[in-house]
Amino acid sequence: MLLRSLDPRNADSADAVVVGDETLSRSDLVGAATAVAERVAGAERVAVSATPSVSTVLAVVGSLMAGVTVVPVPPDSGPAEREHIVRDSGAVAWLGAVDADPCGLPVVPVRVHARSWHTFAEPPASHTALVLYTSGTTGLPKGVLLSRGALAAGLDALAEAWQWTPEDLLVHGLPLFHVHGLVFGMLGALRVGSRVRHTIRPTPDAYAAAGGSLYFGVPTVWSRIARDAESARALASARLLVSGSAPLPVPVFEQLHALTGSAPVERYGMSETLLTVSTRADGERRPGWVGTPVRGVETRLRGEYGAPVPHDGESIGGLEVRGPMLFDGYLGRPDATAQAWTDDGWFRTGDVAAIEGGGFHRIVGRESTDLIKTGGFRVGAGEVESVLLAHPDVREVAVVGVPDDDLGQRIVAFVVGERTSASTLTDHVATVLSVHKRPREIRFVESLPRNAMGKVQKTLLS
Ligand code: MLC
Ligand code: AMP
Repeated sequence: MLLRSLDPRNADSADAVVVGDETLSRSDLVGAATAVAERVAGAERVAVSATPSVSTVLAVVGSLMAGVTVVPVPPDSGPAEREHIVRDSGAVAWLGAVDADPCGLPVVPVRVHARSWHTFAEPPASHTALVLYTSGTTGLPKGVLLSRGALAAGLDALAEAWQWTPEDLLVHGLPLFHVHGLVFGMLGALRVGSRVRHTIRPTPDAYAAAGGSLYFGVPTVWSRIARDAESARALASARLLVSGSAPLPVPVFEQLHALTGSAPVERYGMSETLLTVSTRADGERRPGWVGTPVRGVETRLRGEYGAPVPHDGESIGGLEVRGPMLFDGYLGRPDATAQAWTDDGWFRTGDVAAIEGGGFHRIVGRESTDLIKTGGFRVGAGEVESVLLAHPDVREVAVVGVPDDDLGQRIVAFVVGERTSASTLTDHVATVLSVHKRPREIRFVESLPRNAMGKVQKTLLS
């Protein structure tokens, strides 16, 4: 069973899932999610408006119970991005909040007080559980196909690495439309059987007040907590503070260690691979390093022409991985899927890393400057550029990720064109894409630096 803790034979738990001020006992969750399952059973895929709410949890869990594939839709997505996700995924119904336009899909209400005790047969491990939309360097986001078997293997591997048990209380406030918040942070708790408390937003105050034993955050969250000594000290009683989705700056690691008395656990993952490398609860935690492969995962480094790179802790190469938690490909994109794998069956992460003899990994950066990580969100420079180029005042544009103390990288657009106001352009981006894909800054320039071939030299922009 994918969500093992929901087996009705298990003992109840009064506060199995808390989202903001809404609480579901385990039996409430099973009853209400089964009512959702009865409504969606037979559909192939459904879109779930992934607001931070118990409705989202019920919509996802109910659909998974019925063997229906879930397509989470970011609640802040602009109309064009939402339309793309709905059409590209072939979702046939919309579950959850309708404050965002359901793109013409029939709306299936999610009723927190509905109950059903029908039982559904467990779908096969090969069945697609989730289609998660994620950005590439160019073009619109692609749908990452994650099977039930991949989720089960991925969650079991991290439960083992972190000694995550039903005794834990997991706390986080991350979005429920990416693997970090949804898969690790919600489905993980429901598989392990620990309680989970979602704080709506991942603020230092909310984390401090939640009294968890296990906390998840992206580095932006941890750096905000590290700057708020009182909140950080309140986390001293937690068993593990886990950071991932982007590099955790060494000073933030050290401040958290000093303020909470425990060194954060760093781990490395991707929408396409789930979590593949992590520090272990009972292992060394080294600032700037993300640990060793989790159970079932193998990693290797390759140079530019596919030559092996030694695992000596110094040499860097393209990180390739394989393991049972990897995705099955990009929905309807056989070319992109084929390009993602090497001929001998390893997934190319697109990240550059070093691996030392003992197996510890250090993530050095991305191969392409066109994938930006801002506040832990992955944003393709190309998708933001296409939207800006469609604005009548923009003649040429280059979008880059500039180092930022709070966000890791901040999105900056260099624009050649009419000197319209910056907010006109950022608002325009938000009418098409997700709000978090807006550039933080627009810099109007006379021209963009180009090489002899006419290609923009982004490394000269910062
Ligand atoms: C944001 N704002 C802007 C803006 N961008 N205003 C003007 N121009 C822009 N370009 C607004 C916001 O709407 C918000 O307003 C305010 O500014 C503060 O924004 P912020 O600095 O972005 O803070 P916040 O909204 O609090 O977001 C920070 C964050 C968020 C850390 C909470 O980035 C976040 O949730 N990140 C998690 C991403 C994640 O889960 N990634 C996992 C991917 S999976 P207002 O009015 O709302 O306050 C993965 C795999 C793995 O990577 O390994 O896990
Ligand atoms: P996403 O597709 O949003 O799942 O983002 C995955 C990317 O996030 C990876 O390819 C890495 O570039 C980055 N990432 C995730 N975890 C870490 C980490 N611990 N350190 C550095 N980068 C990370």
